[in-house]
Amino acid sequence: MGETVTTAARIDGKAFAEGLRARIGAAAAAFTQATARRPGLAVVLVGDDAASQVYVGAKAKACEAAGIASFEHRLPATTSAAELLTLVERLNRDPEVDGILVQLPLPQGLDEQAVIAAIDPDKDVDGFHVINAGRLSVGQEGFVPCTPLGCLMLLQDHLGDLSGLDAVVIGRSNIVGKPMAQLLTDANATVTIAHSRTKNLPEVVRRADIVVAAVGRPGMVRGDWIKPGATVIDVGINRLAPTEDKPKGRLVGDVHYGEALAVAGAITPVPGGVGPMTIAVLLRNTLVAAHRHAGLDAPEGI
Ligand code: NAP
Ligand code: L37
Repeated sequence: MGETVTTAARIDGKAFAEGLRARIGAAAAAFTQATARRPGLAVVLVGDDAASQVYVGAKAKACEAAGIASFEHRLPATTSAAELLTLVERLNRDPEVDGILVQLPLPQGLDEQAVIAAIDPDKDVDGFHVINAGRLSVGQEGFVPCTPLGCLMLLQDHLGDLSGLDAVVIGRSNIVGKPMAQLLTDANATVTIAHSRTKNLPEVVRRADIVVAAVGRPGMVRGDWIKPGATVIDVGINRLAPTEDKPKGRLVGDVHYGEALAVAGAITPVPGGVGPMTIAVLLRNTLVAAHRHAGLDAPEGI
């Protein structure tokens, strides 16, 4: 008796992403009116990574639904570095292409950094080029990686001003953890970056008002690691082994959702949390790229 069981609010990334995609659709229509061409995104997929096939298909479909032209390039795993670089250079020159996305991971033998370096930084809507990482780092306008920007949007929508809040980012990858920490710092949070060598990770996480988990380990963050009332953003996308009732395998995050639900103030589910935001922000970055290429001001409120 007397024990209070709180249940975290569910941060509905899918619904937020749908709203964002609708606003992008309206702005893309206005762009097409003004310029007599649609914004355009080239998506390059090399090889046959199963998850990448699904994401690339979803990205192309989301583009078309928002009035953004999508140019899909699916290349075999045997593609040479020279062939891939030739394609990227052609897309750099193509005036119908505002954004270029080369879906990672690339097959063994292809140098990801070399391919990213070949993309025109002003078409790098993934924000992976060192020029864009540098721009983010020094506070210049550029392109910010889609997943962390989507996480920031969810956090600001849920919490408002992040000033002075303690944030822990678990993971230090170039595509999620590092840019996430930069964005939170820019939003005046006090940021700790944790990784596989962090001592006493549960204790570090317990201090945080904001937890962003981007690790790639199913259910690693347990309920008793979380400060009561904290806001939890689960970036992890982990497919578990198939079972009889889930023949494709269940999709889970890096946070033990059931446990976290009883302690956190709010949490993003997997699926339906960060994943849909990644796609919506890609469309947003493409729309912004199109405006910059056309010499127009980027639309407000997107
Ligand atoms: P990554 O490049 O593999 O980085 C994982 C990070 O987690 C590394 O910094 C690693 O530390 C750290 N880590 C690993 N084991 C740990 C442990 N036991 N304790 C603490 N830290 C640990 O992965 P990523 O590309 O950032 O992706 C992370 C997760 O997010 C994956 O599940 C991925 O599928 C998912 N993801 C989702 C989206 C989306 O749209 N929702 C987009 C991208 C990625 P070290 O640096 O020390 O090795
Ligand atoms: N921009 N994103 C960019 N570039 C890359 O090179 N690899 C990569 C990348 N990652 C990426 O696209 N991740 C991603 C992850 C999950 C979703 C979308 C993109 C997503 O939509 N997830 C859904 C569930 C999808 C499913 O059922 O498999 C979700 O609700 O989480």
